[in-house]
Amino acid sequence: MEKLIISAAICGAEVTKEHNPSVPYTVEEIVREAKGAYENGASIIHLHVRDDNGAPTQDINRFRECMDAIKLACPDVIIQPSTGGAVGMSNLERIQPVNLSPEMATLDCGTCNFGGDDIFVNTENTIKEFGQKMIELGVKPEIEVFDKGMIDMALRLNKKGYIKDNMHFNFVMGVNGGINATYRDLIFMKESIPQSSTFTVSGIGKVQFEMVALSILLGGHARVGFEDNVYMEKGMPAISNGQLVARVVKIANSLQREIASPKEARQILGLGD
Ligand code: KMH
Ligand code: ZN
Repeated sequence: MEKLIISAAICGAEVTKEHNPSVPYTVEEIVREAKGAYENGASIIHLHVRDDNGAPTQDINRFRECMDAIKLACPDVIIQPSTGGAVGMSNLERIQPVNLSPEMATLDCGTCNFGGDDIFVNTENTIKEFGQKMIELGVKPEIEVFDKGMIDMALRLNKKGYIKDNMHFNFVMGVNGGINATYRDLIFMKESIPQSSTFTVSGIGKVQFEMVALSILLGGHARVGFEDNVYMEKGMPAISNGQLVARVVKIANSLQREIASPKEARQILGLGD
């Protein structure tokens, strides 16, 4: 089996210091969390940024500042900015970090409910526009799918040339409005993507480590981090993203799956091809 790529979603847009005081807002806090995740085995940092008060922003200057600072602290890590941003942001706001030509960025492939009255909107035209821009700038999309129909959308847009071959998916499982996080659902998702694709899994909330373990067994990759879950276990908040990553490494070791370095992750994902 290929080595395990660990992504750390260190910040997110929804979670706050009220949920866990270690959620990073400032550039220094973002670097601290990225460095801890990297040193514990993460090769990808999935990045959202905030203003100093914690409000999510897609401001290109804030992304530049954070990405430069992360690169100084973790020179070879893969930085994957979000183009999802936060619910309610415009396309113009969301696409900004792609203009920095990162190696990767997320490409959310459908609209879904997002708890309460929130709807995370990604129309077909938005996906086409973002996909096209990523092709133009040589940015590899991580295709975010919150439900099976979003895989089908990505496959259609791949056929039409808006997403390149050798697609890399992130199955986001357990969002209130998306697919559940069960073994059956994960196997269904895995069996719905082309064999040439790679996938990672983000289990939301308390299912995070179960989904990591199953993904490792199925040959997939793993994402953890405060964006998806702030606890080590019930009632025990994680002290850092690094602690969550360290737990993935422990699970992988016990299942005899080796951890990919950033260089190996680039080879597996075909970055720079
Ligand atoms: N914050 C969510 C509304 C992504 O990063 O591309 C969207 C999200 C997905 O987090
Ligand atoms: Zn995200």
